[in-house]
Amino acid sequence: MTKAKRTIDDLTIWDDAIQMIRKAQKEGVETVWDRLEQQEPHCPFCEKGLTCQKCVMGPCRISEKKPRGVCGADADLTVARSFGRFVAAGAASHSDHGRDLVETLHAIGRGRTTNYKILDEAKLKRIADEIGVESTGKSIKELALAVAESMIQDYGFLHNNLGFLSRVPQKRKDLWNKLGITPRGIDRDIVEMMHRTHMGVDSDAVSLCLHSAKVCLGDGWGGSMIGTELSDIIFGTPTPKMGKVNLGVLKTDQSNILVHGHSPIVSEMLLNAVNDPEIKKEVQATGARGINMAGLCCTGNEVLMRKGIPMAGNHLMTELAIITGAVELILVDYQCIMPSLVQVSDCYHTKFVSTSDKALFTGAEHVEFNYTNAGSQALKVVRMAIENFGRRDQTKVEIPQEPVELMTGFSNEAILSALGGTPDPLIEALKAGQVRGAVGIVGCNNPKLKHDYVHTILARELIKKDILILVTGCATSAMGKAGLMMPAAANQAGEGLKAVCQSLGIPPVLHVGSCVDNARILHLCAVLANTMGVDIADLPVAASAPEWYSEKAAAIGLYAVASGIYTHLGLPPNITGSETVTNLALGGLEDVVGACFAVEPDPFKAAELIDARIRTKRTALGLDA
Ligand code: XCC
Ligand code: SF4
Repeated sequence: MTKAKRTIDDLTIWDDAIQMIRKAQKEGVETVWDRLEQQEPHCPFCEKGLTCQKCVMGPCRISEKKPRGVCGADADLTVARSFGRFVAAGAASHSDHGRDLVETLHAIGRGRTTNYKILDEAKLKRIADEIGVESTGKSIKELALAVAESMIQDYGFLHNNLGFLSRVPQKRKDLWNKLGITPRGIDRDIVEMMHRTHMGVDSDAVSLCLHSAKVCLGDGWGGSMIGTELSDIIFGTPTPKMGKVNLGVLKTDQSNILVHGHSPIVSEMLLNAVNDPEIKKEVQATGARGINMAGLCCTGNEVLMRKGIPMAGNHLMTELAIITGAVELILVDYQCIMPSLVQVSDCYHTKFVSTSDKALFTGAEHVEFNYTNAGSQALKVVRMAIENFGRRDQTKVEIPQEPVELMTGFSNEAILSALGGTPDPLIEALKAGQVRGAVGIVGCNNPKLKHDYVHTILARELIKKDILILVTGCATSAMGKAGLMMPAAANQAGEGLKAVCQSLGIPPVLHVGSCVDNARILHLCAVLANTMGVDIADLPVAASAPEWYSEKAAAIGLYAVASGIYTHLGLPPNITGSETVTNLALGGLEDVVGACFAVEPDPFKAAELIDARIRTKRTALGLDA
């Protein structure tokens, strides 16, 4: 069966995107949707997870006629092994990003960097306390060093324990211990997954799935949590502030610089450089009215949350941002940076600059950033952008519509302080049913789905049912563009949620950050569970990654489920070739960890599923008669 060709209106819900896709077609620039069409139909074996390339006796394809690979692996094992490696790559990505923050903190502690310092000393002390590092008698630098050294051990196998497990409710910890899935060391468990999935090691699908859960817990309560907390300590803990989103944040009369990727280590330095008084003088001389910095994807979320830097868009907007013809320079760190951006940049005057030695892009200019040179490298990059303004072809520039306003900056600290310092008012609102529950809507875009359609409908349906939304990652741009991140959106919520939002002056969709910041949601759930004396699985909460695409998103989904949070996915991972693994994911895990996955591409149906889940949890807690 061949699918009907999609029209532009089938690709995205946004006017700014439609306008840029049209411009791309007119100018002959290839986009992600063109390449998806070229790739379709996808290999059905791969889609079901039934291919294996783990050795050269193969590659093997498992089917009914040929049920075992050359080594004897069946469908269950083939799927479990490849899913194990899939989530291990996701956990590795978040955790290696976290490691960069640990290294930076370590350098601060050692006095080896003048580029980075501790911005939130109080948080450093709080975190030290939580992970069992003594702070009395230590200077801030000494404490930074001690915290960094403890976290370095979280990656290894000396501790056999993660510092942030202190946050996990006791019931959950007991369950993990019983199942043998308490993460021991972030790197250790990831490497063990690579070992287990070599031919002839772990050859039991269920055992592999349990280890997958362990690896992902090491991401959520380890690598990602470290990334989030150290970013706050070094660059400041987010507080509520206003921001803007969509391609309208680009300026016709200024030199536009986009930051893209995930780590704030590069983008925060760029921001300093943009604000440098010397630079401001230099830009005047070029005819540009100034330098305009805007974000994409998670780097964008990081600087939006902390500094209110405008957000140009999410994953599927990255090519389109360059297609405006108004971008002087795009500065990238790592993850989710489509290699195609180099080719799209080449169609315009845009300079594509990579910064991390672990993320080189063929055809790009590389300006390596590290903790000793970041300040001067950032100045160099800004000067490249200033100089490039003169090469802009104004006849090719087309910037769609005005940006939409949004409210951002809802770290847990900010949420708790809005509540008067304790989670009690939120718990009271939950008990009273004013807020019936909370759902984290997280994750990416995927060109297989209509861009941001599932995100926005799902959020609207849930807030109508008095369910509070916490948003991270690429889902954020969707909510922002839909106006759901403004306090006025409370009018679209049910009566209970509306009243709560109005009394606090907050939107019904709270921005809690980037993808690593899903760790904030885990932490908040733990705080609620601990205060109420229950397990996370007992809370009326859920998660959803409606338009996910990445290995990282799968890791997030699995750590959410293994932490006891029911998780909706808009499309399935490549596991459907195994009944054992699929049944485990969609139901069996409920009996094991108290939560499971649900797959549903229709946002209306997904909202019903999530609502039903929240209803069940409320009833079990005795909150709904
Ligand atoms: Fe990447 Fe984090 Fe996904 Fe966006 S949301 S496409 S992972 S940038 Ni995490
Ligand atoms: Fe085939 Fe087994 Fe080798 Fe995989 S590990 S390629 S199933 S022989």
